[in-house]
Amino acid sequence: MQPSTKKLLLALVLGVVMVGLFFVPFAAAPASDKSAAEVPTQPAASTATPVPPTPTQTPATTPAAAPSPRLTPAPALQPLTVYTYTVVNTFPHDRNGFTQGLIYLDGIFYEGTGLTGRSTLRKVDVETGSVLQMINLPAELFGEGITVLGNRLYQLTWKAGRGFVYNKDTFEIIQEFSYPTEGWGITHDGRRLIMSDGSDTLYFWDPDTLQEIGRVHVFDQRGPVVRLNELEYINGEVFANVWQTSTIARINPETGQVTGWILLDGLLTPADLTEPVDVLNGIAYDAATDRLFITGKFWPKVFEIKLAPLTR
Ligand SMILES: [Ca+2]
Repeated sequence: MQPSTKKLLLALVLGVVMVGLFFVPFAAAPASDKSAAEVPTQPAASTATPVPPTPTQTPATTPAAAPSPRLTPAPALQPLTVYTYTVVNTFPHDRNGFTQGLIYLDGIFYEGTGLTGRSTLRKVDVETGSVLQMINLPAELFGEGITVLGNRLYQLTWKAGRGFVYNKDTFEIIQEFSYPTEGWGITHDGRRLIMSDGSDTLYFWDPDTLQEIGRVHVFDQRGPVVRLNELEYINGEVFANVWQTSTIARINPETGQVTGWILLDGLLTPADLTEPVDVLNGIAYDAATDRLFITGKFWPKVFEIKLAPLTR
């Protein structure tokens, strides 16, 4: 090949390369223009497509999955019975007794009273209301519920987290203990202490270690039932009067369900309702003769009542 031919070929090759380089940007440009043209449609399509399905799909799947595990194990609620009462007997009660705990045992009442500086533990004659034996709590304490299991009498205090175990006959302190909640009411089912703290919770305690061994939340058809105060375990149920009301809840202690409401309005006559009479608070039960006793803070009387279901 001659040099002139070589130069011609080289010029041709260079020309082709230069023409190629010149056209490449324009060849790429339409592609970028195309994608640029698609930009407005793509986001529109991407927002339109994924967003709406998300909310519609999520509820469509979530409720289908969620309720079934809740509904399946939910036990059928026991029927709820409402009770009124008849008064069988009336006994005198110490008007200075700010009743916080009441039990019947071996022919007498045991009563714990409250208020700071005035709290006591006492034995009371049922028929006369006279105080047979009494000790004062330390002046700084506000006494609360009491119960007797075996030879041991347990007494709670309100906010101090301090409880006492006494010899039920002598009122000698056997043991002092502490607990993390407020103390309101206390009773027992023969093997466990059952206590309330003003919430919707009933706590089960080991009577020897005084440690919690279980709890249930109390509820009825409307939801949690709070302010459970003085307690009494009666034939497999826990009776709890609800603070600042004249009603007693009958509670299944295994499930926490309220199976009955006892309406006790009208126990005190207008003549009884003089200052400083306070709220109903005090449930005691004589299992031997099936007698149910009710009183309240500074009430002048203890009432023995019979329950009567209200017809619906
Ligand atoms: Ca009681």
